[in-house]
Amino acid sequence: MASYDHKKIEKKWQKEWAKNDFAKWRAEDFSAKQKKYILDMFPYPSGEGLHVGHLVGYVGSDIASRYFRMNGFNVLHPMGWDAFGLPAENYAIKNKIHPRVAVEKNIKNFKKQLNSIGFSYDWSREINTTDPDYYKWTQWIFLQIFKKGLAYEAELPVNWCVSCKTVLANEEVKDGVCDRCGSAVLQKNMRQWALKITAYAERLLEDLGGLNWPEPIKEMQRNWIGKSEGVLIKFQIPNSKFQITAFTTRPDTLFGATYMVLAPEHELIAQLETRITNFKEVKAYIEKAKKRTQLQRQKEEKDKTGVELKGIKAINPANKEEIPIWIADYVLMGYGAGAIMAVPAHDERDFKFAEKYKLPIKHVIIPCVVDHVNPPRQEKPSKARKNIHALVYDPSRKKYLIIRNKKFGWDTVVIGGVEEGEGPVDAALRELKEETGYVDLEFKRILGGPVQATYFAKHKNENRVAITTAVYFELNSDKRVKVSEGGENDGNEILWVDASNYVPGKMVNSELPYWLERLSSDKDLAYLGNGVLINSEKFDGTDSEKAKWEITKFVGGEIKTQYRLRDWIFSRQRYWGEPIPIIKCPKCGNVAVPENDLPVKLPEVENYKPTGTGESPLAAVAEWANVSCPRCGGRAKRETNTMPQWAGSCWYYMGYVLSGKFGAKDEKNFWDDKILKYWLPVDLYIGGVEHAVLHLLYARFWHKFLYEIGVVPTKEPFQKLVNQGLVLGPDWQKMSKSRGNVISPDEMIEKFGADALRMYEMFMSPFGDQKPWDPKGIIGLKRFLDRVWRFGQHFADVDARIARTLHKTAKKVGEDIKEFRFNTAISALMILLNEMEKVGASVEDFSIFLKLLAPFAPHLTEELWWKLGNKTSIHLEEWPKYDPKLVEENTFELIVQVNGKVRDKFEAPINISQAEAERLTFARGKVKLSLENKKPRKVVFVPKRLINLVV
Ligand code: ANZ
Ligand code: ZN
Repeated sequence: MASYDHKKIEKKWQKEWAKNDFAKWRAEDFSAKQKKYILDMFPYPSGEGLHVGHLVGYVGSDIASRYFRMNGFNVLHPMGWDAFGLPAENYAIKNKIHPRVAVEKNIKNFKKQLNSIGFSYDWSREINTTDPDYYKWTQWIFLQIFKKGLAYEAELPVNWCVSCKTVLANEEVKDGVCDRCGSAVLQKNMRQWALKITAYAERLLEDLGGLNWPEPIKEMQRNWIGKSEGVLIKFQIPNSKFQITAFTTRPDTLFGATYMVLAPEHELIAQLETRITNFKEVKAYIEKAKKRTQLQRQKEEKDKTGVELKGIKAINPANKEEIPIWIADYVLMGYGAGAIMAVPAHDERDFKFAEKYKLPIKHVIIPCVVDHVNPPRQEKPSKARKNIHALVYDPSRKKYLIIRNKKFGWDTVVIGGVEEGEGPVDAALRELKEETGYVDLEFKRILGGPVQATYFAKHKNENRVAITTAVYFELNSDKRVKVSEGGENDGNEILWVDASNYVPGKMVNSELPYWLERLSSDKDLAYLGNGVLINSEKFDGTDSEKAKWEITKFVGGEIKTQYRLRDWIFSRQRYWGEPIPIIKCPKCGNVAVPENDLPVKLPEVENYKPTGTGESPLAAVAEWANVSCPRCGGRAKRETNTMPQWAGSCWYYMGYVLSGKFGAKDEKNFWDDKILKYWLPVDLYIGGVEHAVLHLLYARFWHKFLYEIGVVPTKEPFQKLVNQGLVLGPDWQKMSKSRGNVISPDEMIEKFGADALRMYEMFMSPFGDQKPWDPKGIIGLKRFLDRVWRFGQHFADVDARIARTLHKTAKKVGEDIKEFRFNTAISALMILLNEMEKVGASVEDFSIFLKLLAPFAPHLTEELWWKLGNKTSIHLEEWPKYDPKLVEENTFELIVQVNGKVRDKFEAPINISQAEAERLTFARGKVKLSLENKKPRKVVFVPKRLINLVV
């Protein structure tokens, strides 16, 4: 099988396209054509180069860009480099070269790789976040944020990686260790810059609604922002002027608050030192808690720890009961009020804590069930009742006790009322004795909190609203007393049933399965749902949703909206980042660098390794750091921290748009209103799910800020977002150098060609799916391209009537590209090639085929296109139009059944009549054979589907 010389062809066209700095792919500001901004998440130019996983998104966006260009759009499809930050810096340190030098070298390599795949980037707009002309504007944006009071300095607890010797964002800490190096992460207080992203929490949440993004990404942002509507409630500490304020989303559970918990960092602890009798123990606990990160504290679910503050109490404002106060590190200082009212009956964390420290658990919300077998009847009187359900298990029989009532035809567990002054266990024992005679029972547990059941009690001819507690016993022996006859027990039969195959007959409330489910969890759990209130004085019986606001009012609570989102810690103690353009003056404090003095360039230093003291290496460069204060002229020092990794990528999509404006003297000339208005927002943004919260949230935040100060014309930067799926190694593991399962595109291009690589990347699976690299898979695509090549060499120009398939394919490929369904588009092209190979094609038809294939395999199609005698690039051709009439199906496959079994099928006109279908069917040999000369009794005809002959 002859294959085409991919190396020669691909080199040839890449050289041709690169002419005039890739002029072909250039986007034009203010073109009259409709604009389409198609953006890739730009890469960190790492030393390792690109691997095939990076390319999925880039291939997809390139196909889309080529498609839209052919459809007459003015496409902006740029590329650049996110080159500040830890990866570049760590690489540089490891290889002992200056990060700038390393980055330059890596960029060269990346660019070479990207061009060897035939991407149609507008390289005239290339940007690099480490270029002073670029980061001048990153610094400028920071200054605007600073001037609006949204950048501030504070002593903040930060995650400190002992090995990277730097501060990590929460997002960079995974499972308590540094995401980058795997070392331990400590909690440390340090002077930090922070940006008030929290001021934008509501807008960031609200505006997600209008974005055409994958729902899971939106959901991740929503969770990250974590809005919750709750209430601040004050608890008095008796005989003191102090109150504890707790934030709760469940004020309806206030009567069930049996203790309080303060975060270990809570300021009240120090203020109450003299009253706390075990202060030494408390102090030791606080010290221990400091060493753990927020994430560890939230995660370590199992073993919650805490210490009671002995000597003081708090008053529950609802029922005036005195309750103990604890400190525990599962309560975080940075959230809500840093203190909680603990409701163990209805909160899992509190429940576990209360179990461990033997604190009281008081149920105040109970679930409501309405019996569907005997629903309440409107005309009947209603009676409230407290009752028990006694669940009895006999370990020797391995069966449960059931009462079958013959008169009403139902099964129940033993049910009975609780009398005045009686506890649920006593009531259950009494009922068991009265109804079954069993007396040798061992009480095991109460099955969770009570349940409210509403039903019609036939035997009493009234509705019941029963608050039911389930009590679980085991039978010790069959010892029984005599059961009184007549009355209630009349017609009762006692049964022992097997839980696994017991089919509840007409069981009231289906309660056995319900209680068995509760029994199956070996412990009682908190009830988290809604319901009605009990043990809540005048609020008993109130619906819990309603009780939220009534109880808030009752105790004077203050409604508060809380977000989980934290301010963005915006400094790193490292060299390779944008200098923060602030001058610290002993007299004037933090002073903005005058905008005329931007950019504040990174100085050349001897040593760019982290100092490990927490100070940036820049602090050691005296001639750079010592300056005079722009405000008072006195001696001052530059801020020596640098910006975090994410800064440069917060506005890079505008960097491409404004690339002609770099070097502009002032912001009026740089932030060109008209150009921004023309290009924004990004129409299509392609990248990985790993950026769901960080980059995408930070960029949205900056964009919204710039919108507010009138710099950008839209509220949101990225209108439509598409995620590519992760490519795993051939071993189904994440590709990584250490595993040795990284597939390099260079090798694939060498062996099979860029076109085959592009097509395989798209053919592997649906675009967004995770997929392993199959080394054999790419061969199939290379063969397909070889066939295209051979077909293009010597096809007879025949009018072969493939019009129908051709037009269908044109429609499908176009629609699929728009929806990023590249794999099915390729399948359709394969089907079309099959047909052309069978029946031939005209030059015109083959040209259409090439155009449809062009976005996928740009090199081969260009070569064949020119071979046909064309004198301009196929990629500037118009996308083939299809004829809607030809695309319509006008035949279908008629299925022939005899007695319901498929016996034959054939093509039939779409609007065939029953008479005509019968005539054609009876004429067929196979049908005659199956009928064995019998005449069908009946014929069933389903238009557009089947005909069934019944004999
Ligand atoms: C009482 C209560 C009863 C609660 C109940 C829940 C269920 P979200 O929805 O995440 O905002 N909480 C408040 N501040 C806290 C802090 N600083 N650290 C740890 N937990 C804190 O959760 C709000 C709930 O989380 C609050 O409502 C509080 O527990 C707890 F049946 O108060 B709740
Ligand atoms: Zn000053």
